[in-house]
Amino acid sequence: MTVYKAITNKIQLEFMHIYIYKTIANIQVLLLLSISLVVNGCGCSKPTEATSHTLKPSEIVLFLGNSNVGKSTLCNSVFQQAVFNSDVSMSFGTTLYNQEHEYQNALYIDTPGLSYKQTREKAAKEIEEALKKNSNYKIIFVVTLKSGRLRPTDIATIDTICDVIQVPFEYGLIFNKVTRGIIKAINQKGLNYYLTSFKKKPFATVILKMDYEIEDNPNFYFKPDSENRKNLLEFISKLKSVQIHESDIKPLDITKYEQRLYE
Ligand SMILES: Nc1nc2c(ncn2[C@@H]2O[C@H](COP(=O)(O)OP(=O)(O)O)[C@@H](O)[C@H]2O)c(=O)[nH]1
Ligand SMILES: [Mg+2]
Repeated sequence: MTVYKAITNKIQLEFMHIYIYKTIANIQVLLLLSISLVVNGCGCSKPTEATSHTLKPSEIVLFLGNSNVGKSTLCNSVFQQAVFNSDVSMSFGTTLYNQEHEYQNALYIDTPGLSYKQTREKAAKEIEEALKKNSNYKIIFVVTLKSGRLRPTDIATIDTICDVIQVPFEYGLIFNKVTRGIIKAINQKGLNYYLTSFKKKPFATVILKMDYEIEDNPNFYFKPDSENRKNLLEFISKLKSVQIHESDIKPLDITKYEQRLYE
């Protein structure tokens, strides 16, 4: 009888051991699972989202040009979101600093303009910094026409910034906020008259119409299916990018900018 009891006790003990081992193993599995969920995300978000944040944007789309030509509005039109500040109310233009936003694996940078004397030095530093990110760049200048003419400040800005880049490169030029009458004149005479004004001619150009619905409203941008947005997206996608290393950028000389205004 005692032998029988001893045997059943041993069997019970074995079972308890197995049970304890199994419980510990289960806890270990649960712990490992929860650690991997914390590290990798719970799987409820799209896997592409998790990876896209860890990847470096493959290129930079750099918007350059003087204040109020519509750079921030153009970027917001691409994003379909008022990401960059766009406002006419401040005396020296809205942005004294670069604004950056990642969109579809490209980093969009909106830079300050050089036209205001009081903030020119600071703007020059920001532009230099934007060009020194060791990346592939799509370089886009934006200008507006005043009574159908290019403004000397816009020509000086483009020439001065082009001087800074010491590698062969190409840039795109956007004629923005162009009114119907001027578009008609351009269609008759062509753009060459404007393009010969620059020391270095643009590789590609696009004319975007004045959008009267925007009307100085800082949070407005082109409608998703508008002709302007379609032309803008096509222009950006077709533009050639150039690899720029920080050592390819020489300091931006603002005295040269000033001299150019009086040339
Ligand atoms: N009517 C109209 N206003 C525009 C258009 N594009 C920009 N603006 C306005 O022009 C002003 C300057 O634009 P912004 O994008 O801030 O220029 P930035 O200084 O070059 O970044 C803002 O008040 C915009 O609302 C346009 O196509 N039509
Ligand atoms: Mg701006």
